[in-house]
Amino acid sequence: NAQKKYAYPMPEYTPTAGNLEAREEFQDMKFGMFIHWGVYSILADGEWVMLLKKIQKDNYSRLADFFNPQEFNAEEWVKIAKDAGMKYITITSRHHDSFSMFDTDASDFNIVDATPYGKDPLKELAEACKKEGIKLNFYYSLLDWRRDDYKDGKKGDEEAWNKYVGFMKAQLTELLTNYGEVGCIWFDGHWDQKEANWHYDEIYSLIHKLSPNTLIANNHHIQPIPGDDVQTFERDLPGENHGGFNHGVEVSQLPLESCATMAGKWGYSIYDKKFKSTKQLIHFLVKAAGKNGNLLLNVGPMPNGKIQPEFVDTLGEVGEWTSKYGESIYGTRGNVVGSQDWGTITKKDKTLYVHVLEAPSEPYIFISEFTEKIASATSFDGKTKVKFKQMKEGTFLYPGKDFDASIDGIIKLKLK
Ligand code: FHN
Repeated sequence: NAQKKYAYPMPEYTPTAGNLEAREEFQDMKFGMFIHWGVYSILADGEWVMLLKKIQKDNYSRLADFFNPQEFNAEEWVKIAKDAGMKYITITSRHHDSFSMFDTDASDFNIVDATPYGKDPLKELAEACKKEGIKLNFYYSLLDWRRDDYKDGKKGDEEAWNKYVGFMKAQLTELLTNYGEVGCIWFDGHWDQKEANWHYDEIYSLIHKLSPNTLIANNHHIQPIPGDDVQTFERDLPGENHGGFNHGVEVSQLPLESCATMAGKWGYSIYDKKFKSTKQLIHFLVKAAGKNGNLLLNVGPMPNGKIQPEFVDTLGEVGEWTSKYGESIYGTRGNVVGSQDWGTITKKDKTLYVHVLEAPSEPYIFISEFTEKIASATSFDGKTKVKFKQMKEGTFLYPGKDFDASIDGIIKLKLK
């Protein structure tokens, strides 16, 4: 009994047929753009700057007075995402600093009412996404650093807590009714109060009722709870825990999504210089697909509304790769074989894509424990035959001496 494990009521949830279909579609998309954008971007030191630099609430409010992203152009963002091969966008509608990046009646601390900009960028983004066939998802913080009802509720004031939950429900209703179809609500911040009653029974049920096909992801860093539609892995591949966020978390049967940054922080930072290379990002995408997961890759736009040039350039290069080799990623599923030293495998129907991510030191690649009968093996373009040998311990592939695995050497296998 799922309810028994939890101290608080959890949603009673049976996904609709439409929701199950949306999960498949989500898995087919494989690659999305995460966007962390808010008033914090003005200080150019990441999205945690308010807390880390101990900025007083009133002082922080003043950032809104001059948040005026005149160069924001939703269509440009969508184009950058689309050209990179990304199929969906997940944007922060409200982060931990409580600033709402959308038109909301539930709080004055929002981009329309509190800034000289005075417009709703999420509205523009929703329109641009719809036009270009990109799915739009909203990140929504459970945790709030500014609101008294959150703070008092955290200390045990039940009335305050109920007020806070009511506030979240009002905002979620706005997000799900004013922006057209929403692919996913992506919660974050549960980990701030692991034992709290977040009223998921009410919040999740509200979402599933208002929009049954909208998926719920909750970056809670624990095993999925009843009502989740997607399992997230922050800064890690599914099932891994190098970043320390996914301690003890096991891979579930839900659609999986890894999220990662292109440098260090999620929000724009002028100090972030450790840019991940195009190759590293492609490898992350391919490895995630091999583990049956999506990659949600983050950009933190600048306060003027532009995505920083370093990211745009790298995403352009990633896009060159996805436009050539996307067939080996989109619509595929993973977990064909366990971990292999050389790379991973993705699968679509009777076709397997063997992704060789490390140039082999031997003239062959050995796929351990893979014994399904192969009908043919070729290069990715199908033009060159690849020799193979199958035995009970696994399969040998001999890609030949011109095989290029400098980024991802792909061998295509057709199964019998
Ligand atoms: O604290 C946040 C952080 O700012 C960022 O939004 C990431 C994205 O996965 N999630 C939280 C840390 O778990």
